[in-house]
Amino acid sequence: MDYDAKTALIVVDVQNDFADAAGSLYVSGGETVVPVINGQISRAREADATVVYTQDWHPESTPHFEKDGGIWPVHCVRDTWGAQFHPDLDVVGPSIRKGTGGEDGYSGFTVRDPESGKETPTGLGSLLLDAGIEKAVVVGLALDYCVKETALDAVAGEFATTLLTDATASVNLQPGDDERALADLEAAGVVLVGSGM
Ligand code: VGL
Ligand code: ZN
Repeated sequence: MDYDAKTALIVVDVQNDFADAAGSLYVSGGETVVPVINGQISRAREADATVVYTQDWHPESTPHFEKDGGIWPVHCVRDTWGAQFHPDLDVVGPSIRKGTGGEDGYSGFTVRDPESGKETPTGLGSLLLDAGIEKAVVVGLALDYCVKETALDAVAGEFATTLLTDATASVNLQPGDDERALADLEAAGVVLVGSGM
């Protein structure tokens, strides 16, 4: 991956609940992507690229959780261990926190009101535009939810978007969700590459 000052590396939701085997929504292989992502962060910094993070940041009760009518176990409750970045992740830039008001939705660019369905921007898009970013590289967790939706919004927002396939891992609620996510991303114009490239 080639970085430059017009490129942003977007590190999606590398938080304990997804990346640590003790996390409540552990993504199998989640911890193995951390060193791969750190390698990308260091390359990005050397090239003066922007590095930005997202965090799932839920209240204790939200229609996103199974106990409140949604589909997910309780995870990434704001200000808890599960919502913190994985301790091995190099954090060198700002973080966009999403779902803070109980909103649903998976993309780092927008959140969705669970009642009205209305989408509102998180601030990630304007942060990238203000920094003069034209290209986005997306990594993190989980491929079939937040990584996928973030990369789809990035490409729809006219950023030339690359997904690093060995810097992500899937929840796979249904077998094959990972393959379907990759196919959807490719169909939308996201370029899929291994991080060695
Ligand atoms: C995510 C499920 C629920 C993610 C967030 O970060 O991919 N997945 N909330
Ligand atoms: Zn969530």
